Amino acid sequence: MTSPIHVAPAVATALAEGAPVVALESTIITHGLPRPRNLEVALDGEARIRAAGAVPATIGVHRGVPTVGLTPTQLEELAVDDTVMKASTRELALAAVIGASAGTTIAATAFLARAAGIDVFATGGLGGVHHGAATTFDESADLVAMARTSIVLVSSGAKAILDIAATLERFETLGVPVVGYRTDRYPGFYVVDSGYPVPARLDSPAQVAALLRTHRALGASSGVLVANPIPVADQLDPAELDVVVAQAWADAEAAGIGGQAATPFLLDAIRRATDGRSLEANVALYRHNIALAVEVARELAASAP
Ligand code: PSU
Ligand code: MN
Repeated sequence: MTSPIHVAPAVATALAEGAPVVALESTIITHGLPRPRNLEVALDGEARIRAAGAVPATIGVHRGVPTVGLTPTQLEELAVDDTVMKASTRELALAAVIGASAGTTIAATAFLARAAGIDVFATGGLGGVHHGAATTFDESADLVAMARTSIVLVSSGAKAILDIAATLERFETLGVPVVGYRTDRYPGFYVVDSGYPVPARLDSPAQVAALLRTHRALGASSGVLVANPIPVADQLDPAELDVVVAQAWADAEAAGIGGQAATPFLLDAIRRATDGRSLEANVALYRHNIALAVEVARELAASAP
């Protein structure tokens, strides 16, 4: 069987030429951000990557085809589709078999990006261990995917709704390096500091590029997590966020929300409780991560063997 993955011509050319490429996920578009902001943010993210001299590759499943480099028309179709799936790695083949469109999570996006030969991926907030996971077993497939996928992922930490201490423990167990970018604190998605220290710190895109190269040269197969805090001016009030997150959890429990629906439900509850300020913070940190990912991709491209 030939590969079911479609790589857009512009992305394939850039990779063949050794030009910098940055992967972007699509669950943030299909399930993370409200319409019409979702499409605007997606297209703006791509434009920022191009303006900085790299090639964007937004990844998703379009009508059954796992696609690395969705066109603007395909992106728009996914952004307004009420029936669009949320695909982690395990749903990719299923979506292909039934011909469905899907937003790909960090796990599935990293998987497809790596299959196409992309080294750098920018997102907002990473999935992780949910509160109560000791009994529900709800931890994001993003964790295991990062343990298996050799890619640099730039995020602003794990999403604020998660059990951060447990998430950091799991990354340690899974052998995934976690580095703070110009910070000693693990970022808290909407806020600069999650309340936990970061295991290590790097201060330049060149160091991040060297970390991935060295990790690979050692024969290590995991990805590398770069935790890039939201700019201070854009963060939410940490005390307010604690209250809002606790309420969102109580609401989710009362409504019996679990499984794949948990993350979208919680993010939406926080957005409503903050009058949309969490959305602005999410967009700001996403742009900030894209900018750093481009710099890392340029370093990797410049230092390619
Ligand atoms: N971060 C955001 N918005 C999102 C997500 C992350 O700012 O929508 C998505 C990512 O695609 C991530 C997924 O992979 O949520 C995790 O979902 P779950 O917890 O069900 O694995
Ligand atoms: Mn889950």
